[in-house]
Amino acid sequence: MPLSRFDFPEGFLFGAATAAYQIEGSRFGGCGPCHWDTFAATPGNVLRADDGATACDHIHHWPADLDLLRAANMDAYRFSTSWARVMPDGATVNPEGLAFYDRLVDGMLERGLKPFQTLYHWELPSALADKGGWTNRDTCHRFADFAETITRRLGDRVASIATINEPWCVAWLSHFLGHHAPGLRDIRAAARAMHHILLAHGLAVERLRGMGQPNLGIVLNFDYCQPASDTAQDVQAAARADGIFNRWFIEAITRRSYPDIVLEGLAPHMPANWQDDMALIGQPLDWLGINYYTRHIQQHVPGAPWPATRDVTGPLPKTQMDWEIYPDGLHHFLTRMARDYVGDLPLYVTENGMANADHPDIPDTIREDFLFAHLAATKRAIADGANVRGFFYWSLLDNYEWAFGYEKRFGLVHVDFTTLKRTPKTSYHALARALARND
Ligand code: PNW
Repeated sequence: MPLSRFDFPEGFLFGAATAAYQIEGSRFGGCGPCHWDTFAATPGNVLRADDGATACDHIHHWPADLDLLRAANMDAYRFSTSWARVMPDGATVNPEGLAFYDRLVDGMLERGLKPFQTLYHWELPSALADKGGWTNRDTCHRFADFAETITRRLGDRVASIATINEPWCVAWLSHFLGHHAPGLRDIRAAARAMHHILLAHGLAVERLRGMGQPNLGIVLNFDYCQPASDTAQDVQAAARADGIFNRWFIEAITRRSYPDIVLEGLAPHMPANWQDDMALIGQPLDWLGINYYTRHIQQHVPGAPWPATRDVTGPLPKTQMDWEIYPDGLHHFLTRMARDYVGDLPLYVTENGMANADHPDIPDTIREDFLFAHLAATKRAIADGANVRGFFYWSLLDNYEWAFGYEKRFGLVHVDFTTLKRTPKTSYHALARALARND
């Protein structure tokens, strides 16, 4: 018997997640340019130089897309509100953008879906990117202004607000590894972004708390860091990777400190007086979101600059992203967060999913297996004491997969990017059956 909603505690929420730039279509509705538009336009950054100009054209298909969530018996929808759509130049409000999100949230409520909003899922307005983006402390203050503006409009109806989606991606992947906009490979820029993205979170939380807004959280991504061998070098390399990926952000938030194993490399590059920001960064939250996809095997690279580690291919079956399928990692992070950092604070799996080279006529049984294996890992984590309150599959739709353009398909629903036709996959139907209520 596959798992069903009745295998989870009363009130556990099931949903799917998306993000604005990946689905909406940024050329519509007075949306301003963001750093992903420029990054994608520079050859070599994104497969086929695809961008989010049209994406799934969700801005015109949203009622049907919300119907898909409802028809799958979901309880909640995790979506994001684009900064560049709400404030095209990073400061001036676009009334059409606010009106769109207003209708979208009402559409969720009409369908009985709880709106789980994310404020920043990577659409940094170009006007701010041009002034240094996340390497510039001022961006953090502008973000708090955006948080206030959008919350004045939607805050009475959303069930939950996450400040930042995946600070590791915003900071490390984008400024040190160079894979995401702005595509820097610069330790100094990375160190500043690693701190500023948390400061932006802290300033937004402070602002929204001041407005009396409840249910504030952040979404962190975690990646299981497995040493390539049991040599001391590889074990240390994996510990450094774990520090950067899995400890930096949660320790700042819950302990108001950064792990020494990461400061070893970043301290010389940090913004001045960063210590003075830690109290603001470490404000109490109402919940923590956990995004989990995979593990990576970490190997020490002799002679390389800090952090001197690289990923090597692992032995497990892989998804279309070449990411190993490793459900135990989800159990690991849910129980580790509860045990080491947040105790009984509500946890949500805010993203988990896999890419597959899907075709609308071919069953995606591999995704069904993936999904149910990760739901089982979540259930085990609950049995082991983690206070997990919900699970969001990434993603509802095939969409703009950042540097991979439209090639990697994560959706429960297939999207034909020529006709924009949506076709639910067999995984969608399997999840809908699992979530049926006996009424
Ligand atoms: C997350 N990595 O991104 C994002 O929240 C989504 O927007 C994205 O579509 C999804 O996961 C699938 O990729 C990540 O390189 C992108 O480790 C890259 C990494 C992790 C997460």
